[in-house]
Amino acid sequence: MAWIRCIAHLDLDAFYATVEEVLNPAIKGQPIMVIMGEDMQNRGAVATASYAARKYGVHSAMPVSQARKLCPAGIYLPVRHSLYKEFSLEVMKVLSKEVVQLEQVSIDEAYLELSQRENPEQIVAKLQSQIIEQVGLSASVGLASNKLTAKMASGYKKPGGLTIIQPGEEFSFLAPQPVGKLHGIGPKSVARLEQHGITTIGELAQAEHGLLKELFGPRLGLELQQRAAGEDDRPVVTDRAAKSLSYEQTFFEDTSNPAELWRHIREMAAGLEGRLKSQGLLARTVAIKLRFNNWQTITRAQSLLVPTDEAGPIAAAAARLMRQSWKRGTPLRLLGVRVSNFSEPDAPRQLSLPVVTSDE
Ligand code: TTP
Ligand code: CA
Repeated sequence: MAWIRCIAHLDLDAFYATVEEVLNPAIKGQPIMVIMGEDMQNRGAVATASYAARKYGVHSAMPVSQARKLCPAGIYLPVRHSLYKEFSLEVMKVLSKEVVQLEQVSIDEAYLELSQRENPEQIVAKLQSQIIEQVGLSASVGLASNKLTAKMASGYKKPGGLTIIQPGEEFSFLAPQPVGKLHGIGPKSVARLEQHGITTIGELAQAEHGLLKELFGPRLGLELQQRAAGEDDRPVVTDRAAKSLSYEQTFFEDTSNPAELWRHIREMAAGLEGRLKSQGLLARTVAIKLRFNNWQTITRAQSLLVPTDEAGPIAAAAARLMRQSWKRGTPLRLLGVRVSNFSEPDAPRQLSLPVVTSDE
């Protein structure tokens, strides 16, 4: 099959839980819940559940008290973020040996640009086995003519699946799937669309534009409809070529909990540190993106006095921006942190100390 554009999306399976299995093979295959938050008994929440645990109905973001009712004999472990970051880095190293144009989009997923490559199907299958052999983790992959379809395809046969959507098949693949699977459509939007008889992606693609405009506003309405039709011309942007690096977190339920928001900021800042360091870049500008529960979206940016590749100053700047632009108690649907305005550490800096040589 001739691909004009060919993009793979790779997503690790039950990522945190699988890392815990790799580090302790005795628990492999058992129901494992990785818990975030202080309280492992009641108030913590499930960050992820292994596939064995999902059979009991446990899923991400569920309160641990509920998970314990559904799966009392499961293994409950506290999150260990720095470990997962190391595993993430190992996976990205495996990928970057094979693929130059690599865009990491979260701790456990990346897009690979394979348009100019011979036999992309074989390349991704090989990468899946290498990730198992070299890192011990299972990944699901989607291969398609654009990012959106590739991402939908990687989620289609989890865990361990490889789903290939041939050019021209995008719409027939997407159309029968529930509308809530489309990126950007959360549970509340699903409910609103259902009220208008729209339950599948295909129905969204064919919905009257006036209705979507009314529900989501003109810009987003059009964008969602294009996505539903399987249209997406976003390029794969490598970190090195990017003008900015960012993470975004869409919440399952709108949140106004400052501790939770702060935790997300810290995690995103840590992720940005890893990406800046791996590219040898320093960032001078930090921005946040907030989306409220009425879809209004704002971004606010701040320049740093000293360019940085460290999570601490990035998180601190993001927290300052939050204090200026977010009124406590206002529910948020999405929170994002972005860094930009890059320089390289080796470039001469105004405040660098003079080099002292010792030959007299
Ligand atoms: P996901 O890729 O959403 O989930 P997953 O890798 O656990 O499972 P899947 O096989 O369905 O892809 O998220 C990646 C990691 O991010 C996940 O292992 C734990 C963490 N995470 C949270 O901490 N909180 C959350 O609400 C979600 C969804 C994920
Ligand atoms: Ca995943």
